[in-house]
Amino acid sequence: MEQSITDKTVQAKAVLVSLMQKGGDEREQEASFAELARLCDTAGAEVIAQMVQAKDSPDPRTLIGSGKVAELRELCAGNDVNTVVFDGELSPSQIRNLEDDLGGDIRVIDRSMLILDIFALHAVTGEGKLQVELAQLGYTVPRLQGRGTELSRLGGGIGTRGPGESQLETDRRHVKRRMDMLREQIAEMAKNRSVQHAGRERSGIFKVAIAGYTNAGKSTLLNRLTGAGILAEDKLFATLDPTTRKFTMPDGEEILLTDTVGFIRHLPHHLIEAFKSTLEEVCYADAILVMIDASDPESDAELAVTESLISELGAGDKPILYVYNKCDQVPECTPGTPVDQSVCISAVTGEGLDELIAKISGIAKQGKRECLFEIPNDKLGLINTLYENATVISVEYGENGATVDAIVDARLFGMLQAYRK
Ligand SMILES: Nc1nc2c(ncn2[C@@H]2O[C@H](COP(=O)(O)OP(=O)(O)OP(=O)(O)O)[C@@H](O)[C@H]2O)c(=O)[nH]1
Ligand SMILES: [Mg+2]
Repeated sequence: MEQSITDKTVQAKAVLVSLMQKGGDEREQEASFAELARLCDTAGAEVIAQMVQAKDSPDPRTLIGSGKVAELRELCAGNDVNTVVFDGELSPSQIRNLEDDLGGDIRVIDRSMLILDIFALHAVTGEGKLQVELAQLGYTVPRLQGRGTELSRLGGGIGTRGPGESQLETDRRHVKRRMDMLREQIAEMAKNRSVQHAGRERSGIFKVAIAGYTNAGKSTLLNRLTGAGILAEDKLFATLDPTTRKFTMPDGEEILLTDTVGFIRHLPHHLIEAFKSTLEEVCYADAILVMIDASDPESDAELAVTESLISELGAGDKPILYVYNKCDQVPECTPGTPVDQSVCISAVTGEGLDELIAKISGIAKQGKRECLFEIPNDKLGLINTLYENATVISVEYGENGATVDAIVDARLFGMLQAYRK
């Protein structure tokens, strides 16, 4: 695969470049650029300098103008820089042109490639690693253009080339085949996961997903509540694999809490596709805790990104509780969301956790959940009650009665407790 900028044998010394488009949202572009520096730090690269060009429209050849490219070339040469990271998305030909113009062994990457690199670094489970590889290859295919035989190591070497076929085509076929294989393996793993989910989902245990922008404190909260022992650190994308733990509420009711992968602005499409089964954790939940870093000046924009990704994943209609975290870092916590759906906490000091638990408990009490019931033959009338008051997914009649899969509210759930399968 491509050389990682986190490759420990070569310390990456990076220059960050941003094209600030005139007429664009300046603040948003600045925030994105500041985030790029944090991403670089997480990837283990040393940021030597930052360069910004304000321009009406991007240069199709090199994104930034040719004068700026010359300036960048000098800056790199004078500082031993080996990596240039662009905040925007670069086309394959722009990368090629920039690398040609900058000369030397300078590697040019964009924001998406940097995020992929961090994901590669942080993937722990087999599934996570396959997902990263799929995303990396998805990124590589369109870039397998006019690069001669350079990428032939992806191919199988002698004997793999068909008559009259170019090396490029052979490379493409190899990559596509590998991608198909990865997709199959990931689908298989996702299937196993959904079998697990089906068992859980219909047990009627209320499920809560902790979602939110990367670094908001999701893992810290789950650790605090359940002692889950998940790595939580001041890095972006510390968590890539979802973790679920049981939590017993003060009234004795057990719920399931799931820590999920964090969101970020401009999440590369290939990552969304590759990590869909992981990101979809929020879809399996009965309610979502949206965590917000209240101490981050960008929290409003981050919340907007989180909310749009949640609806893109098809979970926008679930009950949401907005959890403003890191309140120990702000003089006064003022939620920008409806007060009854918001709570201010500190996952580190424990401030506000009682209120948070009470609110989760409240949602669980009103909340709907999917459950499997076994209704005995002498109580079949209850099926009517379910049709009238719940969403019935399926009914199967057997010798001893009926098995009903239904989404019920807490009142019905309580009423039918005795018939839970
Ligand atoms: N001061 C303060 N720091 C916190 C609080 N909660 C979390 N942090 C810190 O914020 C950083 C990120 O916390 P994580 O729990 O790893 O965040 P996350 O949302 O799981 O991040 P990703 O897994 O990267 O998406 C860590 O350094 C935590 O110690 C809090 O309430 N107050
Ligand atoms: Mg985490």
